[in-house]
Amino acid sequence: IFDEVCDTTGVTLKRFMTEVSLLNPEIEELTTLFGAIETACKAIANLVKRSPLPSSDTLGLQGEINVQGEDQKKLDVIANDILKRALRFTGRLGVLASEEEDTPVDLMPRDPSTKKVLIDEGEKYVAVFDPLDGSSNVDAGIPTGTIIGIYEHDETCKIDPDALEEDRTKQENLCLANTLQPGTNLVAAAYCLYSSSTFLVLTLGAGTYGFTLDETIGEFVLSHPNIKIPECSSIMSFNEANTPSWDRPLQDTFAKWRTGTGKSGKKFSSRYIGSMVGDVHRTLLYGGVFGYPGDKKNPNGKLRLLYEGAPMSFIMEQAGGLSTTGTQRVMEISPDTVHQRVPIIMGSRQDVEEVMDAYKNFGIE
Ligand code: P6P
Repeated sequence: IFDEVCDTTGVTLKRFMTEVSLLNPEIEELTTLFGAIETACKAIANLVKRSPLPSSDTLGLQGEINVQGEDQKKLDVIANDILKRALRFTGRLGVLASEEEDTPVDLMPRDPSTKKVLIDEGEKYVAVFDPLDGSSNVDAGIPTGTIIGIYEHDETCKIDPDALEEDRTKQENLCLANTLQPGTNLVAAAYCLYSSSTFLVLTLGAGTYGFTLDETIGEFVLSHPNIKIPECSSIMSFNEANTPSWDRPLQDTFAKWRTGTGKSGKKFSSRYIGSMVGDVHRTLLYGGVFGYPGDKKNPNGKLRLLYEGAPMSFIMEQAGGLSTTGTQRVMEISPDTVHQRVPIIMGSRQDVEEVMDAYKNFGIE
């Protein structure tokens, strides 16, 4: 929509959101949220860039273990705080879930004395995010990223401030459970890539748009309007050390891609940096298939559905790509728990379809 009606040269993210919301008043509230997101991403970009400096003191471990059982990096915690604070003060968020938080964080505005939720009839959103995905790569200067998904707050989620304590707790738990929505409910998704440049790529459900941070003016400028991933490619982006424990359909497809005997007849090359946002961004722009499939040890793979798989799948699909577990569309999976993992194979339509056909032909539905 946007690039059909607007001149796309020198468009900042702020102007993009303003013009899109003029065309789509129902998403006007998202303008506020994306203002907070871009500010947080600029702050995180700066921290990541400066972290190796002796004066920065943001390298290394926080000394805590997060709910993933992973060593929390100082930067993980700082990036999480930056995002939570930025989003909280928009006044548009009811609840958020983060890779760095054990459970969803309730952002409902509360009366400081009674702790009762101040029911705000204003628009409420739910944010889910991985504040610094691939953070273990920062010390080596390898690209990292922030991944964000935005859901509407479930209208059935109402907290009666005068309800009995027990009932109000149940209502609040239901509201916190609002984070557990399938990707098809997403109203927006974005990632910020901290690499040779700082990129912010987003979708509002009508195409995928890429912005590059112009540090001379401190603004994200539209650089990739209406990204469309190449229909087919010859790049595979997986941790191929795990090939022996993958499903047979995937092993067979990879064997064909390696020898140029697959659907496209092309011999594939391998590109994998072990940092999802960087691998997905290259896949979006150059084409290819990125994935972290399940294997015998981890049948659901390694990546998280709620704040990695679903938002990245939304962005990929809006760019004309596909995102599947091998047998199911990732965006259609309803999370049972905040941190559940999901097998992911996403990218160029023709190549992902080749994997899906292999699963079907193998009789795995
Ligand atoms: P492996 C980074 O730790 C991450 O969560 C993703 O960003 C990345 O795609 C994946 O794990 C890499 O995992 O097992 O290949 O190192």
